[in-house]
Amino acid sequence: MQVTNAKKWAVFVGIVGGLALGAVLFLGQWSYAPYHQPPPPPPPPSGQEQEEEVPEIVIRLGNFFFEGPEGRSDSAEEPKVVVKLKNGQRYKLVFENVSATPHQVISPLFAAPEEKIFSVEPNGRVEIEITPGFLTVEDGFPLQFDLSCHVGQGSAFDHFKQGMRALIEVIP
Ligand SMILES: [Cu+2]
Repeated sequence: MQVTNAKKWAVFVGIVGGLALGAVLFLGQWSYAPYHQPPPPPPPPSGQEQEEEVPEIVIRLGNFFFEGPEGRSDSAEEPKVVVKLKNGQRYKLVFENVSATPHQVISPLFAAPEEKIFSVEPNGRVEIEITPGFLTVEDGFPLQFDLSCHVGQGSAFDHFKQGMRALIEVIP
């Protein structure tokens, strides 16, 4: 079968034309693409700025001790510092009872001069937020505050006497 020059020409034009059309569509798509991108998210409305993060500190209560980032305290006679707080810094203190008996949390730091007392049930947790602020500490002198549990006070099962006394130190 003989192929005429006209048919060859037609095939050639068809192929070249197809490639050219493809190139135009491709480049058009490419250059047009940026206009199809979603607009940037609007800035957050003023007044809804993210709140400053409050550092969280976990203090564990057990039979018969307090345990914080600075270590464990389990002696009424020789209590140890279990947590250090920076003066003027807001903190969230999380008290976790890791034992099977209820314990208390008492510290003059939380509501001096009236003691603030709250119970932490077995496997329970209580969160409080405080901002220690003492002029003495601001002047460079750390202050230490008792942290204790007095469940069974006066009885043979006195938690305090069994070791539930610790110290919180407020530092400059
Ligand atoms: Cu206790």
